[in-house]
Amino acid sequence: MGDDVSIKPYLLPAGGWGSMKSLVDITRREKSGKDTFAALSRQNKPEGVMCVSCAWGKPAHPHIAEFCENGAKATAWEMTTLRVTPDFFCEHTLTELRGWKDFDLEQAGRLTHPLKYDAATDRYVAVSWPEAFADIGGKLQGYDPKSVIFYASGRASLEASYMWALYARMYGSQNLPDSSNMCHETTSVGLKSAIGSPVATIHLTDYEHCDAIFYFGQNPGSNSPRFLHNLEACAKRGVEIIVFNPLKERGLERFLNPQNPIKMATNGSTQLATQYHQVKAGGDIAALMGILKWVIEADDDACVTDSEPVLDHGFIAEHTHGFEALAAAARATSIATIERESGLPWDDIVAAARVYAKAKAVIAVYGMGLTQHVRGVDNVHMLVNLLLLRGNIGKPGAGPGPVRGHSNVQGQRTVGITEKPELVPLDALAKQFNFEPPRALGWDTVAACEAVLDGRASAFIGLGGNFVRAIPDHGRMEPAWGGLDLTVHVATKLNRSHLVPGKTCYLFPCLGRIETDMQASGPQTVTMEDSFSQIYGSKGKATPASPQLLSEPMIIAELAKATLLSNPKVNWDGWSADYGQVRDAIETTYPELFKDFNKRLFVPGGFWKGNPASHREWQTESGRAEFNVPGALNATGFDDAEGRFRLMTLRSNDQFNTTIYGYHDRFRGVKGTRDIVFMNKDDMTVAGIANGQSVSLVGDSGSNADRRVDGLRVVEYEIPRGCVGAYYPECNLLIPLDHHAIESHVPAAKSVPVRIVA
Ligand SMILES: Nc1nc2c(c(=O)[nH]1)N[C@H]1C(S)=C(S)[C@@H](COP(=O)(O)OP(=O)(O)OC[C@H]3O[C@@H](n4cnc5c(=O)[nH]c(N)nc54)[C@H](O)[C@@H]3O)O[C@H]1N2
Ligand SMILES: Nc1nc2c(c(=O)[nH]1)N[C@H]1C(S)=C(S)[C@@H](COP(=O)(O)OP(=O)(O)OC[C@H]3O[C@@H](n4cnc5c(=O)[nH]c(N)nc54)[C@H](O)[C@@H]3O)O[C@H]1N2
Ligand SMILES: [Mo]
Repeated sequence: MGDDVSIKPYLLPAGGWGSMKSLVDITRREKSGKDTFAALSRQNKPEGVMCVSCAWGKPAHPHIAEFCENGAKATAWEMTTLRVTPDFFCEHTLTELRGWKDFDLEQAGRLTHPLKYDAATDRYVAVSWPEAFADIGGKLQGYDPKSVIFYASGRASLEASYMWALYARMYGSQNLPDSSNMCHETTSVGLKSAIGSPVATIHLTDYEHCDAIFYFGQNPGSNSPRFLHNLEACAKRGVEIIVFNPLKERGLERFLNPQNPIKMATNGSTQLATQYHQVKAGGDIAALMGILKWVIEADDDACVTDSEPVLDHGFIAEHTHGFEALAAAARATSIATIERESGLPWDDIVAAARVYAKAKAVIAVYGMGLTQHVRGVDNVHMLVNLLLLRGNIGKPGAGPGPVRGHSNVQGQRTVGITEKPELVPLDALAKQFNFEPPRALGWDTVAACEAVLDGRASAFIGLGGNFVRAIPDHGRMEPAWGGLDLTVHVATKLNRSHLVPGKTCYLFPCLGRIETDMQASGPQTVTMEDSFSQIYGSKGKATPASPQLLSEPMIIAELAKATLLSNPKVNWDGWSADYGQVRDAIETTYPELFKDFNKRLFVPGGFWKGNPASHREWQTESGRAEFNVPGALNATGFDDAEGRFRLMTLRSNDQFNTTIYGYHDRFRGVKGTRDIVFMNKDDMTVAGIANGQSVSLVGDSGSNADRRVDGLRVVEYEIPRGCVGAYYPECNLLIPLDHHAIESHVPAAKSVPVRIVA
């Protein structure tokens, strides 16, 4: 852990001197090379390199430094000068390494050589690439393709992702779970069923035209810091920013722009949120129902008194379906029920509703605080319901704005990474490549885990990520992993997933996006899609961490060649030598989305994929935007009970998913530890627990009673009663695999039933 533990409230705004200081610390901590500052200066700019951290938009007119503190961390992390060579494994067995923390594993440095697990010595040993590919190809030929899992984490480029999905399907598997299955799949399902488009309908520039932002369950200060610039500009224009979050996140309260010298000198931060509502975890459906109730009843009154209507009746009549049922549900819900289920006083809900009723253009922003719940899809539907009431979709400055996570997670779906056959143009692929793709539903993340548990899965191949650590239920999942016949990981750094080998196990090191990708036709460009459906090229220019590294497209091409019968329609060698040819293939499969793909790589601000709902074309079953009545007001999927808490598993400011950069959560005032649990003062009093006391969190539902995490230090915190917060991934073992969003199967990581044991 290194640092001393200290916990005290953080009084400074997000950004500011804290983030500048952090930048210097980061390069020192990561021991990153001298190229790091050169890479940062090119970050998120046309012809530059697109940040490997979040999926926030890259403006057409970037700042001089178009990167944030956490983007810099991600860059420095990838550019570390430390190396994990085969010698590292002479010194450390996997058994020993399983005792290491996530932080220490990744801190060891970049992987340099292809490795194979040697069970006799319990170590990874170097292997040659050709030998490894041949062995894997041969093994795959012996399995039922429907028993093989092809996981992808949302960082891989459009080119690699397209090749990955095609490889899996040509082999005969539709088991293509990806990180989105743990993340915004709830959005893909919820927005699709409500408005016919599975992604944000807004552009980055819509933030210049909105007059209110309704902001739910997303933490920009840590997870999408460049968004703070847009929020700051909104705040200065007088835009109302209405936040719903159980925690007071500093990034939503105040921002000090580190790129503004005058403000830095005077410490003059900008206040962001105009209202801050600390809703209970899982209380958003109820809060939104409250707003809907007030707005609809205000409109009922206006109708009686013949004054100006509050709802956009023209829009509702022309564009929507299901209004009456929703309005009836809202009118029938009592104020007392809304207060109880949301944890918010009615006056607060009315204050928010008044802003909504007056605003001309509203953006609804959200993240994991809405998607990672049993009723996550209801959360998304409620947000859409709110927008539809006043025609806030498909006009400037208005619409849903989910903030995506991984830098290309949205793009992976666009080019075919999905277990759902209906989301892929299978006929087009069949024709283009002359093969018969699988047509049945494949495994998503939860289904893949179930298959590993009950022995139906024979192999797991992971294109990036840290699957075994990112999923729930570690106590059951980790031991099950050894039952797989084959595991293969493509990665840049060592992580926990690599330490639970199948009977045969390979670990392949690959180039990172920041590095020069030199192939037979010259240096390559890769592409990605951001949260606003803008697509950009990215050119790495840093020196690769090791001469042995292969690019992801090259690794996929070699695996495909070793696994599949040769097919004259797919020139894997041509593709890995020249990614432009992959983009041509993508354009053939998706002619409308990717027209002139190769010519548009460096359009400033990217080129837009298009979105039917953004011009009010609703590709739903009814052909209209759907109002949806939620199945319940409590999104948690479980009942409250004496002594039961709703656990939110959170990211700190010093991590990227399972990558732990350090032990500081600056904005929340935690320094030197991740073993904490945030708890409300009154709950502590009732339970007789003192600040700083060590406690255990124990699962508290039928199926998770034997799951526990010990040694957590209680931190008294401004958090609603009945809710506690702790860090992901350390607390993932408390989440039962079957505790997931009903329709999207996203693990319900933001409300896990637990008890606190002193
Ligand atoms: N630096 C950094 N950047 C990242 C990541 C990272 O780990 N580190 N991860 C990337 C990825 S893959 C993703 S998906 C995104 C994640 O970014 P976010 O969507 O911000 O995800 P979280 O940090 O998990 O938590 C979201 C917020 O939801 C709130 N919350 C929890 N439960 C509820 C609830 O019931 N209702 C409401 N209204 N709010 C709730 C929490 O208090 C927290 O502020 O960030 C991406 N960017
Ligand atoms: N309890 C709980 N669980 C969660 C969440 C939560 O909020 N709470 N969030 C969920 C979410 S939103 C997500 S997206 C998932 C994240 O799940 P994943 O995407 O699977 O995990 P990451 O931690 O992003 O993966 C980190 C690893 O990626 C590898 N890597 C980094 N760069 C590259 C690259 O360029 N190429 C390759 N091949 N590998 C690379 C490195 O080896 C690194 O160790 O976790 C989910 N799990
Ligand atoms: Mo994510």
